[in-house]
Amino acid sequence: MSTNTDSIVALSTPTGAGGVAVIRLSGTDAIVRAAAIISRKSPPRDRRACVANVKDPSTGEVIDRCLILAFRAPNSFTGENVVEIQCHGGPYIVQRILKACLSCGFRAAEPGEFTRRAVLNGKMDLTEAEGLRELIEAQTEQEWRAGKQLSEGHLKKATIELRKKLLEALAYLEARIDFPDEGDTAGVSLHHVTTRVETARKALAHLASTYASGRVSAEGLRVCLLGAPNAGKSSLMNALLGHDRAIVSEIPGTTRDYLDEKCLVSGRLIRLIDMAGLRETTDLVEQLGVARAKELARQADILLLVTPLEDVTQDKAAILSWIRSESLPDPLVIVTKIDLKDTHDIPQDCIGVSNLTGEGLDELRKRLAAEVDQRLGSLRNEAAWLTNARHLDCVERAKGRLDAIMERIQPSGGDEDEILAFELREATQALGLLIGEVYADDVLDVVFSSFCIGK
Ligand SMILES: Nc1nc2c(ncn2[C@@H]2O[C@H](COP(=O)(O)OP(=O)(O)OP(=O)(O)O)[C@@H](O)[C@H]2O)c(=O)[nH]1
Ligand SMILES: [Mg+2]
Repeated sequence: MSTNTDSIVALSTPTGAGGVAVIRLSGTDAIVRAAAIISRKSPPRDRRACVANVKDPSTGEVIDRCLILAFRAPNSFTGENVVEIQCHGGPYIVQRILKACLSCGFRAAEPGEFTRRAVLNGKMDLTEAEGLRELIEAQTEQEWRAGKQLSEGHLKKATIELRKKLLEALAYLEARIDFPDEGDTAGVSLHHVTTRVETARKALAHLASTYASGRVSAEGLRVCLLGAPNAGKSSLMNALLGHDRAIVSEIPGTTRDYLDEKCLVSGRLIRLIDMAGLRETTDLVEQLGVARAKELARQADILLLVTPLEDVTQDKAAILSWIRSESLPDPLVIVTKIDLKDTHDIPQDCIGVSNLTGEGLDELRKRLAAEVDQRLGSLRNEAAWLTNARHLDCVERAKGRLDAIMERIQPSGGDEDEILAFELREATQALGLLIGEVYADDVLDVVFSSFCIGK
């Protein structure tokens, strides 16, 4: 398959000065067009580095002496003809070469356009492309592992396998529909359908269950700081971050909008979310802040119930009752301001901290690191796991269709083959969307818009 598209160009290395910069060109005519700026008698050989001057086509002036690499379709990253120019990594040089490329028919690439072409040309599926983005953006081992498993194609393999099962089931159903009078298909096929659907349904349910930990691996553990106003939530956030990110004051109701910051604790990635303190208030803006805080708490991986030592009993009771009314998991109770009182008063199962002296923070870090490790540990034996909401959505949609099939099949004895076939088609469609085998332009637009230019 070829997209037969126009030729695109972009800087693939970060902007700014560096030893080397790589400018990537891709498209059916990329090698021919690039010849206008590369001083060489013959086109560069396939996959062989060669040194050549890159010149300004309008004046003939040499811009830089570069290393040139050509990859001919389909054996390239995009599956198209590709040229990579490695020039000296100066912003002026890069701009001059990019301008030269534009003047000989290249177009500036959009974010993720190289990878999008790779997907459209069958070089990788959509999940592998997303994995590649996660790999590039990874700043911690945790994120790198999540990106690696995706980009290595584990989710793709699992999805293709499941889709195959569903297509087999569909083939049986269609045979029943097309040849209703032939005893053979009428007698056996429904069993063939149900066993396949049931296996796929279980596998999808399991895959969906990996998201809770998979998301932690890709994005970090969502840690929400929940408490009454003035409890020391923002101070705790600053203490864990190691810098003054949040405004702290002795006025209750200081934080209204939430803050969401990535933070490393003992090398593990967490996302600290500081929020408005919970209280009844007539202040409209604060009310919005409290509503937002509650919504965020519902989506937390772990809640830290933050309360000053002097208010533990009353705060804990009030906030715990809200947490229980929402059926949220029990929080980790953090008692702040222990520097103000005798620390022997700290109730059991609570972690006492002082945001002023830093006392107790190491214990909290240890607990948070253990929470991350527990979730990552649960992924260790998984062949594939889900790391993002798009994947979960596709898996849940497919599973929903299979649930519907099983509900219909059991009581009726299978006389609604047309409807079952429709549901099965929808399920395979959802899995096709997951790997990009079936694609909608708007899905691709969303996925690739989060890529950087040059990738
Ligand atoms: N002595 C002492 N004071 C603290 C500690 N933590 C916070 N404070 C003080 O308590 C007051 C409130 O702290 P914040 O961090 O703003 O409290 P908050 O929970 O974010 O409050 P809201 O944003 O209003 O919900 C400030 O004056 C802080 O300096 C602590 O561990 N020890
Ligand atoms: Mg605050």
